[in-house]
Amino acid sequence: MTLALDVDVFTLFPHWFDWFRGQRHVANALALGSSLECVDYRAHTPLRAGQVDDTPFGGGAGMVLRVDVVEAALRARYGEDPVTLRARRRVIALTPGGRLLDDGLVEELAAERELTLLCGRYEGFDERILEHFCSDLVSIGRYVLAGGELAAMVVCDAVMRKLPGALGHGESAHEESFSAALDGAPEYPHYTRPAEWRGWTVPDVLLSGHHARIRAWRAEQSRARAEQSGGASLS
Ligand code: 6GU
Repeated sequence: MTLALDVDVFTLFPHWFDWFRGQRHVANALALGSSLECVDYRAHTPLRAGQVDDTPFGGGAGMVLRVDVVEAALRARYGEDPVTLRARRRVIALTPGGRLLDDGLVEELAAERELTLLCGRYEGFDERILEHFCSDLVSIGRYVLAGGELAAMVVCDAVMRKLPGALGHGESAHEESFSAALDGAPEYPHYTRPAEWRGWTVPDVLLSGHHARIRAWRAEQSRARAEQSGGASLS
């Protein structure tokens, strides 16, 4: 895991990320040296009137993000042919058919120094963008969003909270649901005060002060939940 991560998001809606930057763990990561910058496709389009998309060849509904527009935006940002860029930097397209985001992929991305996230809109990307400019295609689930922006925020949220110092306690991202520390199992249940509410009590072991027994109980709960959810284990 690196100490800081520089993320560039290519989007038609850069202002959507203003709110996102204010989220506590994101703001913490930014204060500790990470960055989250947006590049507006429209600001770099070589076409007239800010055009960025076009109708699909072969017909059909919707609009497709153009390959020449994405190339111009990537060249403006990195001063390099995007075909060579992807060999040295992860350039990730957010697309519903991509590799499903899970804790393993989040850890992988949190270990990078720099990431580029490409958001598509409408019907999506011209296929040549994915084929020639991207190192990864990532999806946050098997359903279709109107655009990649929310998916990009999901990726950034999950990745940035893994960075050291992003959360209040250094340990909080280590032993949590689906992490390697829990063998990929869901997390054990948590309780806080009051110890009793409407007759609903807290397991005695958690009030016992016996740390070894508490650890064993949590491991057992986590295992049992993994079995219940049909083997969500990553290992
Ligand atoms: Cl990454 N993009 C879009 N547009 N829809 C999605 C998605 C991504 N992941 C799930 N649905």
